[in-house]
Amino acid sequence: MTIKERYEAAKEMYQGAGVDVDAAVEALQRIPISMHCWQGDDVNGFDREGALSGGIQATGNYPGRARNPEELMADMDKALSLIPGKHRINLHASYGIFEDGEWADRDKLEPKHFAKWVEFAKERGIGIDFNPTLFSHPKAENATLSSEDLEIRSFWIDHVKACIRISQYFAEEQGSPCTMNIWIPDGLKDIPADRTAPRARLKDSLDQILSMDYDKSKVYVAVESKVFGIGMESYTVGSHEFYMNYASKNDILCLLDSGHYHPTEAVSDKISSMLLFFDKVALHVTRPVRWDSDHVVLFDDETKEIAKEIVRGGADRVLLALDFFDAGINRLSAWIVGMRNMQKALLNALLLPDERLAKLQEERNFTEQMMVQEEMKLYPIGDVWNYFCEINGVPAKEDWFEEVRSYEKEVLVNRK
Ligand code: RNT
Ligand code: ZN
Repeated sequence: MTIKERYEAAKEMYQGAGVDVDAAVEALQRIPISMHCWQGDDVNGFDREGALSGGIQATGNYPGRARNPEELMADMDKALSLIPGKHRINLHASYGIFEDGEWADRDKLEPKHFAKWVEFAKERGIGIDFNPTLFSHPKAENATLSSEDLEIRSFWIDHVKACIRISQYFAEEQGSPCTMNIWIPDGLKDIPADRTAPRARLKDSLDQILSMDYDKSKVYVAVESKVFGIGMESYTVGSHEFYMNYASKNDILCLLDSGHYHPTEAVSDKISSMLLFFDKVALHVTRPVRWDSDHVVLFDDETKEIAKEIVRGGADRVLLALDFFDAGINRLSAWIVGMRNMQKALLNALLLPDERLAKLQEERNFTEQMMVQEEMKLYPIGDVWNYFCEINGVPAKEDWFEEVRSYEKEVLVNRK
């Protein structure tokens, strides 16, 4: 049987359960995922030497890490060519491209340092999202936007303002808004004596940043909270309550990272609440294993649950990005598996008889609701997925892997 024939058979089966498969495929086609550049080089960036800081870690030593813009772009290109649909790319400020020995510190970054990325994105007809980089820098050793040192604090305020200008430049060049997400590594290892002062300073820094003149319809500023980090086990300045309140009072967005909450708290359960009070919500989908370990996104229960909430809440209201960095496996494969899994989870959500299920819940018919939810799990989603890959001109099933294997042999192993 061909992929198309299998698709037709699957369609019939889904139809029996009241699901419109063609509509699901069309909907999936319209959901972009922002692919994070930092999986390609273990969050190194191009603006300085030195280790990754801020309490995040890329572990592993798989050969072939991208060492410069050319390599990173080539790797992203290769990965995107094996992921169905049109997506976006997500850059960090530390990925500026300097020419002819020129260099600018983070507070002095300008749109021109990202012109090469705009060229890259335009040629491929994709959008760019952005993130200020408030880690892996000598001025980020203690604290950034919450620092007690005024000079340090102004440096980072200037950095984020520079990033808003760069984000607006992206938005104008690509003709679609740019999501700009702020995450800071500020926090304390042990029990604080004063929890308020650093938060008051962070609040003031954000106020100063947002008082600048920028086009809110072009730059969606988001703030990302975190419950702890390595070396910040006892207290983070940018906690969930801090940012949720800040975002709602100042009309910016909250970003929920699925690795940033207590292990028994699920981001999938937060999305509906956020969407009742905010027009949009931003996400970093990742996979925490015991801690915020940023493992590759799998087609697992929580990813499926997050996808259901995206589909139910309206995918156009969710700014969807991934956030993981695995240096222990082929980095392109990490991207491709993660991106394709996010898409499979979305497809899984789109292939549910949602109205019927909601009605059963409304009627408190939990017996039938559970039965349908469980039976749907074995419907032939794979046949629909393979068809989606085929119509997008990318390899179905595991057929993409051969390309990654030869890319590794021809390109990656030569990077010493
Ligand atoms: C860190 C945050 C943040 C980073 C990236 C590199 O815990 O999740 O989003 O992972 O910005
Ligand atoms: Zn994140």
